[in-house]
Amino acid sequence: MSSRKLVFSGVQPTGNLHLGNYLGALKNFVSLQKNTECIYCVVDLHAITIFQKPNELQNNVLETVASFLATGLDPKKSTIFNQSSVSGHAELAWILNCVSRIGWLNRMTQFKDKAGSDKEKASVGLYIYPNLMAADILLYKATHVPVGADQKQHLELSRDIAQKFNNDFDCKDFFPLPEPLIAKNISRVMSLRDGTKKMSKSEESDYSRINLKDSPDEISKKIKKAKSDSSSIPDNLKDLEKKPEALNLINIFSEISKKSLEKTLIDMSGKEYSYLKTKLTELVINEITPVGKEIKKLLAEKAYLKNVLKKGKEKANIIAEENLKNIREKVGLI
Ligand code: AQP
Repeated sequence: MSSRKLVFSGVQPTGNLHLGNYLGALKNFVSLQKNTECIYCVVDLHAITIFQKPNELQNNVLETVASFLATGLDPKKSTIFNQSSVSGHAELAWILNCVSRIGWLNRMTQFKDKAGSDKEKASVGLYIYPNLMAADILLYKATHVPVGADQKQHLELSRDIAQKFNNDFDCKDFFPLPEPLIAKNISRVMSLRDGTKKMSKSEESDYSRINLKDSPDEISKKIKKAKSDSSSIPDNLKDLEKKPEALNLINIFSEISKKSLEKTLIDMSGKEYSYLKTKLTELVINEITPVGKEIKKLLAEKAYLKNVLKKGKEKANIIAEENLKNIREKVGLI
């Protein structure tokens, strides 16, 4: 097997990126680009599995690119483009739809969450979304995929699909089995209103998340209003785990301050949550507001953002076309 390492990941252009996207995915993207070939994609075809207003979608694609760049992605080091501009994603997705099994898709918990109680009304695209995600990764024969913990199940499916393709078409090791790279300390940032749900762009209440573009004032208000606990901060993880919202705040604090959860608990135990909130507000403002300012600045340079996408598309398409040629051959398509 080759030891070549190639990183691929995608972010949906479905609105404001938030602290969960930032700590769970984007920061990891940036550190990986230092030593590894990386491809980062704005996955607009995934976004339309739930209806998006066309003009909002266009703006959100550019805003996602601006967020990539503002976080530190460098288009000279990483390939940055939008999914629909490389048609190989859709073509391979169709081939993989024929490899993937209905039973496998039926186990995907994200479909159950996103489709809600009325599954009959969900789009077919939402149901087969994990097959498109497998195509995104396998189109480049990517070996590593930095994602938040919420995407772990989809990545396992991508591995199953790659394995089945390799078996069905008798081409051992043709597709590498992609490995997830999940942030070690904080793989899932939770909602500020409900510690059992992940922080999400599509959650109705803006108070549930900290957006990268939030002002210091907004950040401060959101953290002040965040659910915590009326008793003081415990000295052990077992007690903290009984209060998911409090655990979430302490997790975010530990991650940004680069301290272990244990060390944070030693420093904070016995103090009130209002104390933690004051310290957390300072940390989050220092970490996030420079990113937000840069996003706003870049959004005024739309031509530049479009040019980043165009150059990225050209680079991505070369790899995609070369791999697709071999894939078509394996499947027997002329
Ligand atoms: N709360 C989170 N904690 C840690 N990581 C997260 N990610 C998303 N939310 C969290 C990771 O960010 C990357 C991009 O995610 P996405 O925007 O493509 O899709 P998503 O996971 O569906 O994110 P949202 O915010 O919940 O969007 P909507 O509401 O539109 O569905 C992924 O690596 C993801 O794991």
